[in-house]
Amino acid sequence: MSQRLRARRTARSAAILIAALLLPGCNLWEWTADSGSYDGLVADGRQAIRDGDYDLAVSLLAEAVDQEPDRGEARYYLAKAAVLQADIDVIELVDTVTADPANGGGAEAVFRYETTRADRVYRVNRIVADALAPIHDGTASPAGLAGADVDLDLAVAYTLRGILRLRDSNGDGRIDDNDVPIELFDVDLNGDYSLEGVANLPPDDLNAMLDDLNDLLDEGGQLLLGGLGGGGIDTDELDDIIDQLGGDLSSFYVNTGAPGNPGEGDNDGDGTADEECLNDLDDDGDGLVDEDARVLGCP
Ligand SMILES: [Ca+2]
Ligand SMILES: [Ca+2]
Ligand SMILES: [Ca+2]
Ligand SMILES: [Ca+2]
Repeated sequence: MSQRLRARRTARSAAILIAALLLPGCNLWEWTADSGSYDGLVADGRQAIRDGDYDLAVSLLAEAVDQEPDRGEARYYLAKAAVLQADIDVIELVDTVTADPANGGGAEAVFRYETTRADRVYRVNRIVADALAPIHDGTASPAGLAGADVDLDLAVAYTLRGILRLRDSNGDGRIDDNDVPIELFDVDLNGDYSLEGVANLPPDDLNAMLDDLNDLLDEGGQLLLGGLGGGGIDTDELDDIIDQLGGDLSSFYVNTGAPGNPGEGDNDGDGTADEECLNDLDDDGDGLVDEDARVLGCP
């Protein structure tokens, strides 16, 4: 090839490169990563986040996670995109949970969110938890370029999901009209940590709810044990809330009669097993209604 021809070709390549970079929607990654590849999906997903197109970002990043579930970067950005898509301010939420109940804070403030908002927070925290848990437990690589410590995010996701699990009474993953409304299944989460109206729930659903609550809070509590800090989050207060929620609400497991069900035994530690019937009455006069109840042998 002659010198002149080579020079002309080089100039033409440079011109194409510059033109392509100036085209709308083009980015540098498209030269190095096929847009359908993992790297391309992550790059395009991050660009969609920057563009504020969170629906697109979630779908691209979810596809990247599907393709390579053991790589953390897509998982981290998927969690981020999902939170942005749901239009949720996580810091504000945590501030609410850890604030003094006298000032409208505490777990109960989140529990009492209007149904649509409660459902949004509940569902997005599942996406966040599912995305980040494998990074925490090491089955997926660290968040890579994001360089983020996911443990605090994960602790918050478990706690918020745990609180709102009390609204998903039928356990189908959504908070909606199919669940028992809070007028009928009420919760005191402002220091008292008791449940009211448990007789309105099928006993198996109640036990499943408490199992999930305890699992979520255990996970959250374990993460906080690691001494997480930062982000302006009061992790000690969060940890206290987790301890009280799990401990006190476990009194309400119901003995359904099925062998091995979690309601067997003395769930509230008062020295008597299964002392109550599920009847909306305080049978033993201890001030709590339907704690440590049984199904069998009741009218
Ligand atoms: Ca539900
Ligand atoms: Ca008891
Ligand atoms: Ca009682
Ligand atoms: Ca009772």
